[in-house]
Amino acid sequence: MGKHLFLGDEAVAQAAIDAGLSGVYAYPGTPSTEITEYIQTSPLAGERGIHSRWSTNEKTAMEEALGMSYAGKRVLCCMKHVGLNVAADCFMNIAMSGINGGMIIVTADDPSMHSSQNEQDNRVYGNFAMLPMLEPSNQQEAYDMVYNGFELSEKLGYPILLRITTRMAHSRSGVVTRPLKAENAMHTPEDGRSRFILLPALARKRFRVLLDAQQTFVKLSEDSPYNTYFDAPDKRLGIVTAGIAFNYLSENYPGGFEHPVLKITQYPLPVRLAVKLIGECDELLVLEEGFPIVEKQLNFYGKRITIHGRLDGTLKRDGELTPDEVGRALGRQITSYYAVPEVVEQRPPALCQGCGHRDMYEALNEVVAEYKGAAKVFSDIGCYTLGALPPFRAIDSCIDMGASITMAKGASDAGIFPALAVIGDSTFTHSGMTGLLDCVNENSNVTIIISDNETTAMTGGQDSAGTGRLAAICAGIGVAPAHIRAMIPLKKNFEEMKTIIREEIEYKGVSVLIPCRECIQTLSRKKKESKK
Ligand SMILES: Cc1ncc(C[n+]2csc(CCOP(=O)(O)OP(=O)(O)O)c2C)c(N)n1
Repeated sequence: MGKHLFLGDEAVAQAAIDAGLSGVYAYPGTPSTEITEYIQTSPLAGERGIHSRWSTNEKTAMEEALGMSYAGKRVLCCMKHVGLNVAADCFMNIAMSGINGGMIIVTADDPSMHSSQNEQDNRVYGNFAMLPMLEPSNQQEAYDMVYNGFELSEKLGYPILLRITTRMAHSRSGVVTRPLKAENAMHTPEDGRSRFILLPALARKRFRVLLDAQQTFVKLSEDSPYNTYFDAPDKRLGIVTAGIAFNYLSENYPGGFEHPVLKITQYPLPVRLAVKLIGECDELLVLEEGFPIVEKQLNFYGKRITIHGRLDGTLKRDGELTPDEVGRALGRQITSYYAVPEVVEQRPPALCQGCGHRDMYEALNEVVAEYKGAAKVFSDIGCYTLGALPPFRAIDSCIDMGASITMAKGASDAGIFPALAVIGDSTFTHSGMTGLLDCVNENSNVTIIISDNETTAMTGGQDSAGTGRLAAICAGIGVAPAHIRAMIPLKKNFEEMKTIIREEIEYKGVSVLIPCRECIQTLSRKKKESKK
């Protein structure tokens, strides 16, 4: 117990440890990564032997977490928002099976796409799966929600979806921690086979159980200490906040609220409280980070009054919410405190000097130029996506993790030649391997470059699941060993690299090239650590 200055991510991690966590399962992704990293380096987690090794992707992470929950243990599963797309198959079905040991699934959403390929609000997934959700308004609440959330999950028999967003994950605040709990003893579910075997006859029953549970979830939301109604005299306007928006509203009212406020941080919608606010006020303003989810629901319950928010343009439809934007929605004159001073020159991100991806792209670009615009390079998500920018301008696509190999295959099926894919080592094991099997099964005419820097560099240098085994994995999937070509991406090997790329483009079948050189960031970190 004590008082700490925690990032939102750290508050989540420490709360889970304190609540008797037995394992965290996750795949890195901003802004969720620090949760798992905190547990990996926590001496207490180490002493307790809490599982914290990275999983290969978010789906494997969630299924592994479910297995630990099945054994009766408390488990955390973390990912960035798009990670839940990968894990969605498991997520939707846990809503049918339920859990055994308490399970909290953390989705860290990234509105404004600071480090993401899209903007999505994963409260949609919570509603879709009809599961209870928590969305803290500050770091202390993040801690408390996780600390108590395992018990709630066990009581309900369902996982809890905890939604945080970038500012919550990556800003610090004082957090009071609570007493350390013992881990759960192992106990498998007595009714396991009727819940965890989702054959249609059993799944139908489980779906009814889920539907029947909705009333309980709503009642819990209505009685939750996290959902609070603050009364105030001026009822011409009522304000609804979701998650961190409550903090932003409070910043605009240092002396206390002028209008009644309904603070929502537990879902489903606390209908009784919402109806009370609608009944008392002339108009509503809805403040939420992400999609107009609560706003749409309130439109259903509050047909007779005007509701302002993201749908009527009072707040912009995209991007993060900020205290300033909330102020503007309240009709305040705001002069932004956050303008970037003119002396700061805006620079696009770039690959590090000395990075192996640079040498790979330089060689690739020269060979690709020989095909006079016919070659297409389908790429993927990682540091090497920066090959899209000058000076390289080397890639033609970046859609989702794994889509390089599969898009190259489809393009090759359509007749594009040469069809190339560039993918990183971690992305390859995350979701490139199955696409490679599709290529092998049809002997597609594709040339795949796995640009291997032996780490997951983009998210800060976490372990990569296939390090040292990529060639063996490709051979195991069925790529002909003669067409798995290793290279070391260095200037001195430039001509040799170009020759290999040319030869493998001209080979009519599946080739995998593996330029491998350690990420210079992890290398210099290791060097520094060895000097200590
Ligand atoms: C579904 C999903 N999960 C996680 C991420 C976050 N993320 C972006 S790239 C990446 C992996 C990058 O590693 P690697 O493929 O080895 O390339 P590197 O950055 O090392 O060059 C991760 C984890 C994401 N964008 N999408």
